[in-house]
Amino acid sequence: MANTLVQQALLSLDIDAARLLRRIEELGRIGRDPATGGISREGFSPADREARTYLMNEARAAGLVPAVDAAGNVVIRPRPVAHGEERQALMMGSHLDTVVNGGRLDGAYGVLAALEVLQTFEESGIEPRYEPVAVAFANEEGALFPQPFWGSMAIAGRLAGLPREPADHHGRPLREALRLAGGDLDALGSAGWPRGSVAAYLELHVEQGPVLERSGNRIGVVDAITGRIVLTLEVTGSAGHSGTTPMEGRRDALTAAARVVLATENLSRDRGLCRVATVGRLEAHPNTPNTIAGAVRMTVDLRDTDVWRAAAAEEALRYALRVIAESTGTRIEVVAETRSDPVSTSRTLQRAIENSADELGLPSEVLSSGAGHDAQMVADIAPIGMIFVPSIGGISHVPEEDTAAVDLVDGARVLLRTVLRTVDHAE
Ligand code: HGY
Ligand code: MN
Ligand code: MN
Repeated sequence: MANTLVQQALLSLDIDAARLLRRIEELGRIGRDPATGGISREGFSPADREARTYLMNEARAAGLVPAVDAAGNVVIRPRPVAHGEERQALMMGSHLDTVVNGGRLDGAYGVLAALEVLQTFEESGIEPRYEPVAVAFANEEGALFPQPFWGSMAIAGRLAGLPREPADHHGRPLREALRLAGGDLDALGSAGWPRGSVAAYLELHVEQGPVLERSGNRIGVVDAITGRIVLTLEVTGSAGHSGTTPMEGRRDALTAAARVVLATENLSRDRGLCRVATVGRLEAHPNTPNTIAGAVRMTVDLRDTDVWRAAAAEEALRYALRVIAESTGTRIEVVAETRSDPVSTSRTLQRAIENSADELGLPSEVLSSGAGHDAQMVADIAPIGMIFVPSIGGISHVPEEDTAAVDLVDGARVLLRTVLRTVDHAE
């Protein structure tokens, strides 16, 4: 650890709580539906671009240097770095994009806390051994364009896992939307950070579940992030007149899809094959009251922190799809799939987070994340640590998502302290 004077200066460092809370409120107005209070900033949508512009303006006003990489990630550094003079980075961040009609904290909180930590360092004049870097990863949710974790996959160099010519769920190509956000589909490789260039990655996030609220602990020290398999299915039957087509012999894509929905729930609820299983998106075509659906496009989301359980659940699902297709006379195809493996966080960073919480008198507990996070992609190139703060009512991805202001501030304080510890102890 640095000498005593610097050590005292470091430990007296604190974030500017009012500035962090102001930015959370300001950012929470972008993409907000006044009727529901929900936030819709789907990745690469105009509202998402407006949020990036807000972040970059705040970074510039703080004397920091934001830039957009080819994947559309916003990367904020203390000052320009000449090529070849890069120090190892201590990366922090999360995402600005949201689900449809979601909350104002999922992702945004971690990005603004990372900005706050960079600005606190900048104002203190202290130069940590590693370069503190804040990142807003592009399209973490995949709410409009596939695929989830787009930006963090690019930073981790996982380009093989990205669709060649991605299009949104309405078939609109990503190329133009990415260009408008400052990215370049033909230069994705330049967004990668080589292994070794990042000493550690820390992500601060709302828990999005009930564990901390129930236990009364203030800080969550994440030990593992769930694996996730998302299959996009195309169910094809025969459209027809709902009044003149006899029930016998129908090839109704919507009733077949309904069986898939229940079979999916059954994998987890009744058979316990994986921790959770969900159909969240279902689009019938032509979706008119008096026409039998000829086609349905839907997603299945399977999760578990054990990769083998998730694999067993997927195999059982694929078998169920064959049986349903057979019995309904429909065709059920898997037309897209995205996978993220479960990852463990760094034990060193877990301890740094625990010690930082202790130092601040904040009771903490170790827990796993049922939500996926960009951290699980960055884990390819660096040791990762995740810090949770309590979610009121344990809810998220809904307008009511909320966290007490004192928890938002204390979470950012733990992030700052963990960074201070990490600059001398990263693996
Ligand atoms: O779906 C998730 O787990 C995260 O919110 N992207
Ligand atoms: Mn989310
Ligand atoms: Mn998130």
